[in-house]
Order: sequence, then structure tokens, then C-alpha cells
Amino acid sequence: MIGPLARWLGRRGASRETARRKVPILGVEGVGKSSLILTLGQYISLKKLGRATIDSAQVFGEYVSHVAAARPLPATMRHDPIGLEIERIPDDGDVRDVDLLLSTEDIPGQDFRMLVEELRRGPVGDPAKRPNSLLGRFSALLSSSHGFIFVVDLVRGMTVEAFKADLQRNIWRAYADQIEPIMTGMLLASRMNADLSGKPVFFVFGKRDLHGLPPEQIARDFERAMAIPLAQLRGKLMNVRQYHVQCAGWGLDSALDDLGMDVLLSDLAHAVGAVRPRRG
Ligand SMILES: Nc1nc2c(ncn2[C@@H]2O[C@H](COP(=O)(O)OP(=O)(O)OP(=O)(O)O)[C@@H](O)[C@H]2O)c(=O)[nH]1
Ligand SMILES: [Mg+2]
Repeated sequence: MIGPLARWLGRRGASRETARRKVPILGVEGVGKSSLILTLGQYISLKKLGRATIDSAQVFGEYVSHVAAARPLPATMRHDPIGLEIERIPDDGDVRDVDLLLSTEDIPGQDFRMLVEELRRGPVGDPAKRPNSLLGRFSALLSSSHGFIFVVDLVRGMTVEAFKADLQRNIWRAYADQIEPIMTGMLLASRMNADLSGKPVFFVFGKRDLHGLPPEQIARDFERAMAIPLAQLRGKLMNVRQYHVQCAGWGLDSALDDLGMDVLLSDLAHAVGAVRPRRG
């Protein structure tokens, strides 16, 4: 007969076997990656769901000092590891145990831009023959990760007025600039390490306060504009979803309740299989 202690030890054993789930946050420069990880870091710390990794304490300290002074975050120049260890997620008014590591350390915005440019320039040959190229490194990242967050900034490089003046064209341009090359890259990379199946790809549309568009409209446009690569990615059994968040404009007095962080965290943990069984 299994007693309570054995059951508890069994569960401890089971949870130790649970691999850490690595989910990099990717996107070109200035789209809001650092802001997203800072907002998530603040959110999980405040709600007692996890913490920033020890390695990234200094970077988070710097970020918070910018928020405290109501300044925008500076562009990330260093390749400091930035990570969040998430141990719990909100779940129907309760919490669930998870084992999830979110990081931005892998491809900084500038390198990611170079990857996007390389992909946009056209035929890249067989990535398997060039493991040290950006695409080769991207492929390695894809294979070592359990899921991906791509941050998209619809307004990127424009004033809000200019963005709204030609809304439809600007949205399509943002997709062509920021998303299409990534989808192409993933499909190419899948030739190097075929097994992308089951790995979720979360497109996070940030700066909700700036673009001001309803999520339903973004979702509809996104599905239409990206129909072909989306069907190809889904054909690889990738689980592609969209989220809509705001990551700036909150102060240290904010409880961060309406920025979209809870749904993003919860879905992500479920999608990468990081959710542990409920405690008995
Ligand atoms: N209004 C608004 N601004 C945002 C939001 N998220 C980020 N920003 C601003 O966008 C700018 C770029 O954000 P970062 O988080 O530094 O972007 P990044 O992707 O880390 O950029 P790199 O480090 O250069 O790759 C900063 O000025 C942020 O304050 C948001 O939700 N709303
Ligand atoms: Mg950054």
C-alpha cells in the first residue's frame, strides 16, 4: 500500500524528471521583447508564480530603474542571458504547478534582423550544408527549444498617425517584414531538424495601446495575409496561435491585471507540456 509520504516522494520524483521547457522570445529590434520579458517578470514575481533567473538579476534591475523613472527601455545591446523561471500559472481562479524557462538570450534583435534579411534575400540553399550560418544557428535553436514566442509590432518604425492613415497597407507591410521571413525560416529549418511537430509558435502582437486594433481584426487579417505559410506550418503539426498584449505604460503601482499576461502564460505552459499534475 502506498502511504502519503511515498506518494509525495513519487510525485517529487516525477516532477524532477520533468524537463525544463525552453521557450525563446524572438523578434526584430524594438518590437518589445525586453518589455515583454520585463512585464512577465514583474507579473510572475508580483503574483508569486516564479522569478527572474539569478543570471538576469542585474538586467532586470536596470530595466526596473527605467520603469521607475518612466523612461522607455533602451535597445538591448549586450548578449546578457535574460530568463524567467515559472513555477506556477494562473488556472481558473486557482494556480497550477509548471516547469517553464522563458529566455531571450538566444538571438538578439539585431541578429534576428540579419536572419530576416538573409531569408528575405531569397534562396538560401540547403541549410544542412551550412550549420554555422545564421539559418544553421536558427535551426539549432529551433531544435533545442520546446516552443517559440515571436513578438510582432504592427506600428514598428511609424508614428501612430502614419500607421492609421493607411492601416491595411501598413498591417500587411508589418507581416511581410516581420512574420513572413520567419515562417519561411522555420520551414527551411525544418529541413535540417525535421521534428518541429507539437512545438507551439506563439505570435504575440504587442503595443496594443499604440495600434488600438481589436484582436479579432488582427486575427482575421493575419490568417488571410499569412494563409499559405500558416497552412504549411500547421502541416508540420506546429501549433500556431496569436496573443495580444501591452508591455509598457504600466508603473510600479500597477497590478498588471489587464495586459494579457495571464492568458499568455497559462496557454504557453499548457502548449509546451510544462504543466505538472495537480497536487492531490
Ligand atoms: N506604447 C507601448 N510601447 C511599448 C510596448 N512594449 C514596448 N514598448 C516600447 O517599445 C520600445 C522597444 O521596446 P523593447 O522592449 O526595448 O524592444 P526589444 O524588442 O527588446 O528591442 P531590442 O532590444 O532592440 O531588440 C521601448 O521604447 C518600449 O518602451 C507597449 O506595449 N506599448
Ligand atoms: Mg531588448
